[in-house]
Amino acid sequence: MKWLDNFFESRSRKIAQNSSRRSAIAKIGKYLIGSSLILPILPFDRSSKADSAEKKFDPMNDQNCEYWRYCALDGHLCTCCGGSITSCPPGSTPSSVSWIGTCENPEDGKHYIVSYYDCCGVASCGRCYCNENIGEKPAYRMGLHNDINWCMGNDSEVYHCTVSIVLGTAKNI
Ligand code: ABN
Repeated sequence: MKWLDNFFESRSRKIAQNSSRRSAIAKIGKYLIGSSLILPILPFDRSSKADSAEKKFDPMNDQNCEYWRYCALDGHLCTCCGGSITSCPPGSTPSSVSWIGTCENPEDGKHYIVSYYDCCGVASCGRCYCNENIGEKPAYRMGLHNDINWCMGNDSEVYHCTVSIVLGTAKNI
């Protein structure tokens, strides 16, 4: 088997003579620089960023989580699901119990008591999910936080979306 040893030894020597460590490092360097220059110009999908840039902060748009009445709303906006701010979409029924928040209306600077009803009996709408928690208390007792399916008291506990009903100014209640 001496001939096999000799053969591999001579091949290894030839390879070592024709390639240096420096050239190998140079090749790796070129590859790394090339990929760092090319990757940023590849067409990444940035549509989600564009979408959020288009939805500017607007406390008067009832399809935005920032709409003033939604300050303590956790759920899908019925305004995005075929309903309105105050009415459930067709086929769904308002929950018999609700969550209450106190929100400031930027138009008059007054605070209003807002009641959030879940609309029940139709599968989750899935659009315009908001989780606003102004005035929310820690979840040590049910009813003191808003992450609750208020459809629990209805015939169907299936949650669809949430509506917000202004009950009055905070002073009068
Ligand atoms: N109040 C909306 C909701 C429904 C199901 C689970 C969490 C929150």
